[in-house]
Amino acid sequence: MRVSRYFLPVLKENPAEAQIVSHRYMLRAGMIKQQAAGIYSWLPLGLRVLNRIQAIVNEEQIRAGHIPLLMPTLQPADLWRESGRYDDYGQEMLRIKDRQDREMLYGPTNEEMITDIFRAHVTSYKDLPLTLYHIQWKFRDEMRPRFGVMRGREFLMKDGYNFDVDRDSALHAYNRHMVSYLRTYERMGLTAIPMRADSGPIGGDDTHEFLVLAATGESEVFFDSAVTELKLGDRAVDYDNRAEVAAVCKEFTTLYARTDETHDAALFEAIPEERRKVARGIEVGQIFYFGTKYSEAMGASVVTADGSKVPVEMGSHGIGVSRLLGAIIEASHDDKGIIWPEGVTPFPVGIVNLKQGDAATDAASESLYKALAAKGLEALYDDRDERAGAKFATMDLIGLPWRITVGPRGLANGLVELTSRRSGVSEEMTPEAAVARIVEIYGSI
Ligand code: 5CA
Repeated sequence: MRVSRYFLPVLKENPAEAQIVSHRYMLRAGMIKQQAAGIYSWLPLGLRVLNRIQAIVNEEQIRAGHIPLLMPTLQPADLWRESGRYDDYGQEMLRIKDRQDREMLYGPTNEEMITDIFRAHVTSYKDLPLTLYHIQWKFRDEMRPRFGVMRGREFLMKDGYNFDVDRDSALHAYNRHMVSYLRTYERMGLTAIPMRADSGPIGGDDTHEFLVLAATGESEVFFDSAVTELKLGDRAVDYDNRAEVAAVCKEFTTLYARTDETHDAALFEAIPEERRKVARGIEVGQIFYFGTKYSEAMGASVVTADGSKVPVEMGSHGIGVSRLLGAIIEASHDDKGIIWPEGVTPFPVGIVNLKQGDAATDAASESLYKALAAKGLEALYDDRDERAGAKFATMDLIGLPWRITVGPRGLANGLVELTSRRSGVSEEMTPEAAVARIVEIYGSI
């Protein structure tokens, strides 16, 4: 993409309404535009990151054996009357009437609808296990929408629902989600710690939230600092192997890590003092096991191997897809702007032409741009007739992890400069070597 032809409405000034750094940088980098409280348009740069995040979520869900579908945003109120949640949900639910005066709602979550799909089509244990998920917009009329995409009213969520014949199988599905989420967040460059939490309006006994530590986080968290050292890395986990999946979950949930809702002062005091941490965190996901809460209320059952009919065992599992942009920026930025991890960056690399209009720098920049495209890497090429300082400031603000600078002085020796956004370190090399390095970096992601 050439900047001269792109739609990248960056702002020079800090917007007054933004209180935290991620909101500020998302507005300044031209990623989002607010349309009403907690409701945003996704401008092209923001949409690219949102799409990258969705791609990672999809890949990791499919790797875990979960199956994508798509449910609508609008739901009939009657489904929610069956579960009893229509009245319970209160003012957070946006209620709408259609022209026939039928009561509808904009879905805040989809337990009822997925249970309805299940009961219409599945009757036998032979069709289980089954986990269905979608990535779809949700609406919750939050009392205090704030911090940009972090607490929106309309927001994008991945929500998945498992159906199993018995409790053990449902707990395996819970564990499988935990491991797939750990991998998902790591691929986005995040450390998200599973913490024992409270189940709220979703209900159920077992639930973990995934927290990214950040001073601006809305949740107070208590943990053993050793938990922040744990990494899943690229170990191969066989998602069908119950013992193996359970062992990974044990590794990640044995050390003390809880939100304020479930905090236990006595257990916390037992941690060696230097490892006892109280901090703030951003909740980027939550998994729930709730057994037969919805299946009993809505009549979703299966016939088991011995011929008896039992309500299906369920859980639900959510990732805050749009919130993740804010969380990643909170975790990865400096005073010049965003620093995208390679896994989610809107463009893999930026090209800055220091002397637009100069035949040699134009030709070298063009040829770099094309060489990268030939390798499947779409660079963001700043081909505007602008001062070098302004081009660098834009690149730093929008946070591409790598920048190639093409200037007359280097080119005289056949060299360009490759700069890491994170370390700030620059290296001179031939254009071919720069392309090879970028290809190598992204080849391993
Ligand atoms: N049905 C379950 C799991 S599918 C559910 O709704 N879980 S949830 O309420 O915990 O939401 C899942 C994730 O969505 C949260 O962990 C959070 O990351 C994100 N989320 C929730 N509310 C908002 C909001 N107002 N703005 C942005 N993201 C949100």
